[in-house]
Amino acid sequence: PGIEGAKRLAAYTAVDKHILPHHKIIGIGSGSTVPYVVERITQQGTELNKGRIFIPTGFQSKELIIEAGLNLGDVDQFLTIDVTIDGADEVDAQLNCIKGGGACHLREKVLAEAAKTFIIVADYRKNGKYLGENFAHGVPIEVVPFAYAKVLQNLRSVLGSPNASLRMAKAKAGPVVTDNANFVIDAPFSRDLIKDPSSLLTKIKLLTGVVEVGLFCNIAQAAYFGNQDGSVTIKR
Ligand code: DER
Repeated sequence: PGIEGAKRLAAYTAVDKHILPHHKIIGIGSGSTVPYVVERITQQGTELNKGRIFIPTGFQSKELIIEAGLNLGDVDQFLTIDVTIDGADEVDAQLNCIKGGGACHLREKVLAEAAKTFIIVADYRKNGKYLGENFAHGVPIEVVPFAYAKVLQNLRSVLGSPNASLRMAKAKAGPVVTDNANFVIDAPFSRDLIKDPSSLLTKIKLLTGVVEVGLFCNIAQAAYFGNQDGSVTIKR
C-alpha cells in the first residue's frame, strides 16, 4: 500500500488493539492519519459509540468527530481520558516524538497527558531511530505573537538553532495562526542537541513567551507504523 494505505493500516491496527468496548472517553488527535482512526472507530458500530464521548485536539479534529456523527466532549468535562490516539511527525526508539507538523501540539499534549493510554499512529516515514533524522523542519514551538521575535532570537543565538523560523501560512498572507490564536516557530537542532529530547524540551519551554513545544517525551505507551509491504511495526 502507498502512504495512505500505510496510515490506514497503522490506524486500524491501533484502534482494534486499544479502543475496546469499555473505553468511553476517547481523545482524537490531529493530522492526516487520524481520519483513519475515526473511520475504524465508526466501524465498531453506532450502538457502542452512542455510549462514548470523543474529545478533539483542535478545529480539524472537532470537525472529524462531528462529521462522523460521534458524540463531542470537552477535556474540562473529563479530566481523565481512557485513550488518546494521535499522529506524529517523527518517533525515536524510546517513543519520544516530534509533533506539531499540523500546529496542533498544544491541545494534543494536553489530551496525551490526560489519557491513561496514549497511542501514536503513523506511516513508515515517521519511524526513526533518533529525532531529527527525517523530520527536517525542526521542532515546532507554539509562541504568543507578542513574544515571537524574542523567542526567535533566543533560539537562534542562545539555544543553538540558527535556522529557527516563523511558520508562514500557505493559503493566507502572514504567519500560521493556531487554534489558540498563537504563532508557530520551527527550530531545527543538530543531532547532538536533540539526542536528549527531554532536556532540550525543558530549555525551550523555559523561554518566556513559549506556550508549548512539539517534543513529546515519556508520554506514549506504543506507536504503530504502517509499512509499504503491508506489515505493521509496533514500538512500545
Ligand atoms: O501536528 C501533529 O503532531 C499531527 O499529529 C501531525 O503532525 C501528524 O502528522 P500526519 O498528518 O502525518 O498524521
